[in-house]
Amino acid sequence: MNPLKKTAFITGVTGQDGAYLSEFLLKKGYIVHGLKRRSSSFNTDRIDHLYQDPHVENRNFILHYGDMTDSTNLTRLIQEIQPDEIYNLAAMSHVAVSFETPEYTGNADGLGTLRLLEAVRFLGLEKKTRIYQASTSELYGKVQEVPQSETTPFYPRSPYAVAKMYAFWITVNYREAYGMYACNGILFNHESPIRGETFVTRKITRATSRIALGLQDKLYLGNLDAKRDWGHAKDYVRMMWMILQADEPEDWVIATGITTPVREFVRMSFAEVGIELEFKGESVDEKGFVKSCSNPDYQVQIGQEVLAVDPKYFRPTEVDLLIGDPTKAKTKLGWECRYDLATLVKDMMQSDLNLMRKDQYLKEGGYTTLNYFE
Ligand code: NDP
Ligand code: GDR
Repeated sequence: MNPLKKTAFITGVTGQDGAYLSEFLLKKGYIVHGLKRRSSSFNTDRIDHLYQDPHVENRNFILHYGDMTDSTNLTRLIQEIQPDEIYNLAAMSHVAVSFETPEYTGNADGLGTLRLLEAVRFLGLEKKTRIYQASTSELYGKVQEVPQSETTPFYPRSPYAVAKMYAFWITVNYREAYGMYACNGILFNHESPIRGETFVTRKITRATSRIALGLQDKLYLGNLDAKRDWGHAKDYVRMMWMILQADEPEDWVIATGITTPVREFVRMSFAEVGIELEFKGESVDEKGFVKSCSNPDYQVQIGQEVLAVDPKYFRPTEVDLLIGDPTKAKTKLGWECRYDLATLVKDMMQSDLNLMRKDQYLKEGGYTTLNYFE
């Protein structure tokens, strides 16, 4: 352990935010320890570029096997690592999937947070270790007021959101009960080229790229009317770190303050490849057709149906409208977004077009390519 360097422990290091946060903290000179789950095949794609040979001494990026459902594992690791900062990003983070796996979601996302806090308390690290809890705009759920701020009441609408609500309050409780430096970042949706493939933005940018390259005919989505406040994950991980550098532990809303319907995200993605869409119908009957295409290399026909609604993607209870008010973070911490929605869409589309071109070469070479689009 190097006493001159700060040490961070990131749970969920293999996820979108874990990867960007690791990069960010390593650039700041931290020693980063990450918790990864054992899986039957490699699950470290997003952090492979940070990997360091475990046989080399003085590594500053170290991975440990573990799981948020295993208290002894978490306690042992925190004792070994003696972290200055813990970023609890691990979660079963898919809202729709949480309706399928509600008990597991409660265990990993809700009780998992308790296990971390309790380990820090049990080990007597309350005064040393600062804790960031990945809270979420899903806590607001059914609209009570807009824009949503730190004082807006919660009304969670999924097993995921209810589990995260437990995690939110247990973090506040440990702060108040034991004087721990523990904070909630109430982050609104944030996306990137390494966003999980089944979240709506990435599903759209991947499918748009595949349709333009002739690898897929159509994109099926659920509720096109849902509105989200979308930012770029790179902006949001910077904020996680800033939250733990503040003088006092508090809870913070991080958002852009602009909301956009899913349908508009679809339109913007297709526009990136020069395809103009026309939407016809309503709700389950709504469809998207190619109105024009300015790039003759792309393999679409005028009038082709490229978007349809499949009700299987509707959620038993939906969160219709999220729009955050980041005034507190902007005024007290000086946070600013560097990306807007247009640059986010561009970034994701450029990356997915490159990825899908590889699939195109494989297909042309007679090899099979991925055909799982959920
Ligand atoms: P991802 O789904 O990309 O990553 C989740 C991470 O948690 C992965 O590393 C995953 O491992 C790990 N994980 C899941 N279950 C367990 C478990 N039982 N034990 C240990 N690790 C586990 O999420 P994001 O990076 O997008 O989000 C990070 C956090 O922020 C999450 O807690 C999410 O709920 C929250 N959040 C995200 C927002 C967003 O818009 N992205 C907004 C607000 C909050 P594996 O790779 O093996 O699956
Ligand atoms: P969300 O993200 O539920 O907001 O949770 P997601 O991208 O899954 O959904 C956003 C909205 O799009 C609608 N939608 C679809 N969603 C998916 N996944 N697939 C579809 O085909 C589809 N069609 C329409 C959804 O109904 C929803 O309204 C994300 C996660 O990262 C959480 O972990 C995080 O806490 C919140 O953002 C803030």
